[in-house]
Amino acid sequence: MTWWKNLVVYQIYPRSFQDSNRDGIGDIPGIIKRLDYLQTLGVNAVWLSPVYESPNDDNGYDISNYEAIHPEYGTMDDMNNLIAEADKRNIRIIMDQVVNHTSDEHPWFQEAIRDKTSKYRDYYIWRDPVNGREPNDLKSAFGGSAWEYDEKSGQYYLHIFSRKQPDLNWENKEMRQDIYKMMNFWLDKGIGGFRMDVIDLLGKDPDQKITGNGPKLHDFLKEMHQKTFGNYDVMTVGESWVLTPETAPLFADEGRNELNMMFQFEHLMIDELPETSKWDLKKLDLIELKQVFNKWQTGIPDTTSNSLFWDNHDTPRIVSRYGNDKKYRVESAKMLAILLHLMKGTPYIYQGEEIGMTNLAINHISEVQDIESYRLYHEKLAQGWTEEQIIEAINTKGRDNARTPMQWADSAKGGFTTGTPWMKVNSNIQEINVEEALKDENSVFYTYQKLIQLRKEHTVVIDGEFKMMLLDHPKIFAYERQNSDTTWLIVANFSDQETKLSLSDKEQIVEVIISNSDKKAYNLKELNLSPYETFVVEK
Ligand code: TEU
Ligand code: CA
Repeated sequence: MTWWKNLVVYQIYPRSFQDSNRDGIGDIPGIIKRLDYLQTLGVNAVWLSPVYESPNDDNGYDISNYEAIHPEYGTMDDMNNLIAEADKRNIRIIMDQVVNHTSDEHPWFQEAIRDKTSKYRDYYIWRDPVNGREPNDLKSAFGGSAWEYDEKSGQYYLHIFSRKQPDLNWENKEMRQDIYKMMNFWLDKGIGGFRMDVIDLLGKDPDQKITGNGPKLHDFLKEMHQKTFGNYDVMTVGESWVLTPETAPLFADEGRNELNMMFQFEHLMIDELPETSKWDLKKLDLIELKQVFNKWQTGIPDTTSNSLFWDNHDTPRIVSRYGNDKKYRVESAKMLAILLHLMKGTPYIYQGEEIGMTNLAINHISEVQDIESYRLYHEKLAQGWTEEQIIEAINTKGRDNARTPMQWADSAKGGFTTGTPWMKVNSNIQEINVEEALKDENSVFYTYQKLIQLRKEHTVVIDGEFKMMLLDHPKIFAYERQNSDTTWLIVANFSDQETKLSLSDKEQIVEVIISNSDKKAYNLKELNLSPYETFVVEK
């Protein structure tokens, strides 16, 4: 089997993972120090959010030099060292690739803006004003127009994200070759692959106001595959916020020669009002959540791989979101872990998720670090939202929730740094930290560790067919995985109430494979489940 089909990936947000030199910012030597911890957890790949040179307008997703490490994070020697040290522990490093846009401080853009006749001008997307205004009403993902006026040349450039993130012009062949060269620079270092930022945007046609899934997108991806990662034994995962079961295979079906798998976000977009934005909050409906998973588990071809994740650096902490971080933090964190990791696909763990880290509430806009929340605040104020409404939305959905420093130990700065952390450490550090988790055999950590182990030992986790059960049950999330010799049953009480259930006409006592309770066996005829109680058995 292809090596990447056995992966469990751990995402590191370097800024908040581990500081090694007391400047309050996580860095690469800090990551190296924690590789043994990752090995204990059992993961075999790390997706590293950007560590390249960047003015940090969007925390590294605005790159000014793709082939240099930001001094805050270390040196290229540190990076080479990380790849080698990870390799010794059978962990492959997956680099974040942000090729939809660069920083406006990238030399290409600097040249483009300095000299209209430079060859780099066409590396970006420029348009003349229309009636003295923006060429059209395309919006930036961070609010406001996607067009920024350049006084000097009298033209606008396109930026789907911040104005410090100008979009690259993928129609330009030379630009594409330069990007491929850069990708090969990384591939030659022996990395494990790429996570491709907002990959569906590459084929955009701004004049038609098409951003995602534009007409030439798949030509570009095929060319990229052929010129870069197709020649290496690596894995690639693309990010898309507008993916459907119909479009996923176009990116990731075997034989397409594009990517290996995709991140889709549908299961994370159902606690908001449809057709508006993520800030318009709506209560989670469990049946809807099950429908979405069912659709993705069964509605794409067997030859297209799913990726499985609950959170990342752009989304809130899952235990605070779909779990219950007040009364049932440990139980619900374990439930979410078990439900996700036994589905079909490649699991991703976001740093801190494995110890059940929670959201961080702020009281005032001055505490916000993230550009998206900051921009939103001002936009919504102007639209008439109250300050309290906006802070509530930020505390529920804001990206900073997931970006607080990793909680390593019960010390003032949580073992993250001995200096002043760049971002506030969560105040629940005493209760939630790695040191405690490792000491406590009932911690969330050991559930994750065991899930990873189960995946290595039982092929049914990888190749078993997925069958959703009790789809219309308002509290139970249950499914089966089945291959030619094994059937596993996964049952969760996805609620804060006791729930009774019968899954068999006759007495049937089955032994637990993994659970979040202390029971050794369950009688399928008569189940009496505590809040969030979850178990897995063989049928
Ligand atoms: O995210 C893509 C993206 O669409 C997000 O900005 C998304 O709209 C937002 O986070 C939802 O709240 C990727 C990166 O993961 C993100 O960190 C970057 O800001 C963005 O691309 C631009 O590079
Ligand atoms: Ca540091």
